[in-house]
Amino acid sequence: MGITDPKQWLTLAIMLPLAMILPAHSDSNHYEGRTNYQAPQAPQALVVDGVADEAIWQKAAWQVLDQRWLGPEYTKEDFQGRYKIVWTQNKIYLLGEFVDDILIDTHRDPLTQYWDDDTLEIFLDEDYSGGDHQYNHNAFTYHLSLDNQAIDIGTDKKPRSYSDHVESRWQQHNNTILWEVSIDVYTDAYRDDASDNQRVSLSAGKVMGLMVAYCDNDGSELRENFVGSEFVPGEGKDRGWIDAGLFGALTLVE
Ligand SMILES: [Ca+2]
Ligand SMILES: [Ca+2]
Ligand SMILES: [Ca+2]
Ligand SMILES: [Ca+2]
Repeated sequence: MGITDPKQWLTLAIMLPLAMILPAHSDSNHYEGRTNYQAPQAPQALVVDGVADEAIWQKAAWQVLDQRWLGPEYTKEDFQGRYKIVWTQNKIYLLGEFVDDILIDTHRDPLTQYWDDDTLEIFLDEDYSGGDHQYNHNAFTYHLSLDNQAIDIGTDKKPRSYSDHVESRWQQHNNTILWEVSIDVYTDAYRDDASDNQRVSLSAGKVMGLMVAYCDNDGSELRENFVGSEFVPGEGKDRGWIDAGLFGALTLVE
């Protein structure tokens, strides 16, 4: 069957290169069963204050943290957690809602054993590439302790503050805390100590890797539980800080 209509030729001419350019959304770099989260676009920047009174939060779905990566069984008075995501061109925003019976920040130095305080961990892989991110910026793991700083490991293999990437505020509401975070998004080209790192401009259709977790300590020397949003197969479930293949897919929608 020949193509006689010039418009069909035009369509073909446009579609063929697109099909070659657009990456097939293969999941070969991710484990099976990842969360697929659709984040709605906010009409304007949100106020990061631990109060979810922006109307856009009503449009976003909750995703639970129910995967026990470390520690014994826990009660729902001890810990419950869930999160939502929305976005603007400039940032993604996370709203976390947590039940935690005792709030603890015993390591006052933000770079010391920060994962053994009550900590909100946000794992972000800008291009959903998966792969190793332990000592590179293929992905970030922002560790937000109760002091609202964001710590991750740098390419020098040492903990460092990435607090300038985030704005973080939490407030207590009855027996829950609401934690609001904005995050600037950077690619894997990010360089520690450089002053010219470019933030990514976000748009609808973009897919990023995302995983959220909470380190719950209620008075022990080490954290008592580590509970995340993604199923981790096999032994050694605390490996999200190394393997971005565990992250779920975060799709930005209009
Ligand atoms: Ca707010
Ligand atoms: Ca607790
Ligand atoms: Ca990446
Ligand atoms: Ca706690």
